Amino acid sequence: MRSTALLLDPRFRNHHTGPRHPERPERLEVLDLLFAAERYRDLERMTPRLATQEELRRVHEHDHVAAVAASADRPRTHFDADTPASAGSFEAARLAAGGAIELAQAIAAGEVENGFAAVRPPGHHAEASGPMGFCLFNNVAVVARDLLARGSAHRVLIVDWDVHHGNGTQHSFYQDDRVMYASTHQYPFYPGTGAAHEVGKGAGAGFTMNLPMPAGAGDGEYYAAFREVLVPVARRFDPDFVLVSAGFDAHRDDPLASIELSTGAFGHLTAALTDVADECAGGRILLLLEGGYELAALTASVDASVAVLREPHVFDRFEGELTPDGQRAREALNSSWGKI
Ligand code: TFG
Ligand code: ZN
Repeated sequence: MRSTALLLDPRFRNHHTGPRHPERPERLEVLDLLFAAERYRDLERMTPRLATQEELRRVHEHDHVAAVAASADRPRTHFDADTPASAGSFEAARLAAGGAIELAQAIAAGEVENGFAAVRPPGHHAEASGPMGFCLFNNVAVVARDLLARGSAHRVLIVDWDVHHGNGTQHSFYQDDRVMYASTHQYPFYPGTGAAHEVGKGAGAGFTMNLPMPAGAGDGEYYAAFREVLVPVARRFDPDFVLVSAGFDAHRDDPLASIELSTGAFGHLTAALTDVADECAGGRILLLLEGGYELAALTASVDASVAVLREPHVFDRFEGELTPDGQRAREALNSSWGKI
């Protein structure tokens, strides 16, 4: 059993998004119940700290941070049609980013082997210039910048399996060869970015990898994408830290999208990435929650992922033959990748 740390805090629930908004506090209440289970009694728990202005400013412009800070003085702010904030949102967003930094530091220092950050608001759509798509600060980008700034890592792999493309994260590192951004996502879909031809620019050319998936894609397509493309390319990059934008909205029961992953698939995807982390990064891997809106599917999928973090051998390790579904997906993938 590995030592896995969990970041979860009741103050994340003080980010109120309003009635009928899918990104709601109950998402973390169900995870709180999951981690109260007997089998999680010996999981390390971390209490988050606030991210500092300096840490946030490594990713976000001054006016962006100031605008989110100002939202704390009002009951309700709308950064865009989908991105509301309440009086508690600034604190929650700073705890999400700061807590994730702390957890990454604990992993880098060898205090724990890996971790899961059950945070909200999510982060991967937030740009340098402002909040977007339910996201206030880009948690995963802030952590990657922090690891590089402290010299805790020199090459960071960010894998984003949320069903939506992480435009903000991609843009943060588009010209940077120290951070590889690799994303699977439904495409075309919200937010519109993430075409396969978006591969990075300048020094960062080849360090952005988009694996767009058509509506209806499922476990076979994802396994093929990970096994045939993402994992081999990630190994060659040879990261010394692996961060995962772990959204669970590609689950077949999720109401926001049309990807058909099973619950177990999240265990397999986690296992594929713990393999990369074990081989390249001394096992250092941190999962950060992004989306996932069907509460039972979210709970079960997080359970599968954390089970693999703690005991990677509970799932297959991408050995053996692909299923017929997976073989068809591999052929489709090879033909689309042959075109670029
Ligand atoms: C549905 C009802 C009320 C408000 C918004 C809404 C909605 C459904 N699907 C979307 C896609 N929207 C609004 C626009 N949009 C988004 O902003 C996101 S971001 C949906 C899921 C997002 C995410 C994140 F950021 F939360 F992690 O990637 O899962
Ligand atoms: Zn999403």
